Amino acid sequence: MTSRVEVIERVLAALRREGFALVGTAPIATTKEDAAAYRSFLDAGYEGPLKYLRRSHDARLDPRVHVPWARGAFCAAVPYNTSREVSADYIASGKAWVSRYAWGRDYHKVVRKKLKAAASLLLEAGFQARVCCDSFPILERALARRAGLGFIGKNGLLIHPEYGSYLFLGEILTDLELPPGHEVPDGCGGCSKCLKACPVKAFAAPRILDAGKCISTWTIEHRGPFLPEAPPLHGHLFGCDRCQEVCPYNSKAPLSIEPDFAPRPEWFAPSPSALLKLSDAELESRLIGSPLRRAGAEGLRRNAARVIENSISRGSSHA
Ligand code: B12
Ligand code: SF4
Ligand code: SF4
Repeated sequence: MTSRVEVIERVLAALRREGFALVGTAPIATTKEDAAAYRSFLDAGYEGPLKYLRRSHDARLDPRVHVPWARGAFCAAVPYNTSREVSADYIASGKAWVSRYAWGRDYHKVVRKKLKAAASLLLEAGFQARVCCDSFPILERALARRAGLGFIGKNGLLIHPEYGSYLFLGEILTDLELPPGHEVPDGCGGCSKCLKACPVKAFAAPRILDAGKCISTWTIEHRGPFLPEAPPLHGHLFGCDRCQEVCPYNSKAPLSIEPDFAPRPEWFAPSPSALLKLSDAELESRLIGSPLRRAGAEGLRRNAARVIENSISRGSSHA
């Protein structure tokens, strides 16, 4: 019979084989600190138009609302950055910027597939397993921090001292009781580059993002025409990388070796005006298997038009 410790080691080894640079375990229970951070985020209304963050409050704090048997989580992080080029250089030359997390194949599919390969070992050993990446209502960064995968930077992201913050997070929830990892100490110190770099001043304070102001919220998540409170896009077509590009932890972090995350040429610094000229069929075909599909053809055209409009009002030009 396989012991509990052996099962844990096998799952962690399988996750590493699948390409997760960082792996660990954590008990499922949320800490008081995380619960308080989430509560004060909502109390201040910083979820902005992302009302699901309010509706799913109870489940995010306790994953057992949806998965009653969950006791522990295997946490994993895979690097996704494939280039050291930065958005400002391309935006200055009239291009629009697609956040690097969306350059390649949809990470939900890639990460889930990798997690499932490791989760099968738990199922074979007679344990329950459920894989999650992004869309399941849990506090992934808080869980990853408790698993020892990194610290929460002033930009709100989970940062590993060697691997930086360009990391996708994923989890396998299980009925195995699992221990927490070793805490990674806060590494921001006196730095505040990310807070200063945000073009729309979306940080209410270090680690506290007002999602209603963030360019990512409006370009990725918002449906329909922009509302009056939407920020100018500063050249960002889909998502935004500014608060990570300036982070010293990302300047030397190893680049991703995952072929699925390599940029599709059409989404690396595209021309917003050329995008507006594409037919529905052309645009739809470029969205197959891409994270940009979330905004859809309509959302991307809306974003491209606003990038151009904002640049005209700032006196610059967009190609
Ligand atoms: C909603 C959401 C967004 C929203 C709102 C972001 C936000 N700050 O809440 C928007 C659309 C703005 C967004 C943007 C981005 N997102 Co997002 N997003 C999410 C999602 C789905 C939920 C986040 C959530 O619950 N927010 C509510 C707040 C209150 O929770 P939280 O930010 O996780 O913070 C908790 C802990 O970090 C902790 N905490 C915070 N500070 C501190 C400090 C201390 C000392 C302690 C102890 C605890 C603590 O308390 C909080 C509550 O428990 C997660 C996936 C998931 N299920 O978790 C991805 C996720 C956070 N996003 C991710 C990414 C990649 C991005 C972008 C980089 C994408 C882009 N390039 O445009 C940007 C980054 C913006 C930024 N600076 O955060 C990754 C982050 C990976 C990482 N390394 O951290 C995630 C984890 C998805 C994934 N599976 O990989 N996102
Ligand atoms: S993603 Fe962009 S807009 Fe959002 S907080 Fe970071 S720098 Fe600001
Ligand atoms: S830019 Fe500086 S303050 Fe911001 S997350 Fe990185 S190290 Fe921390």
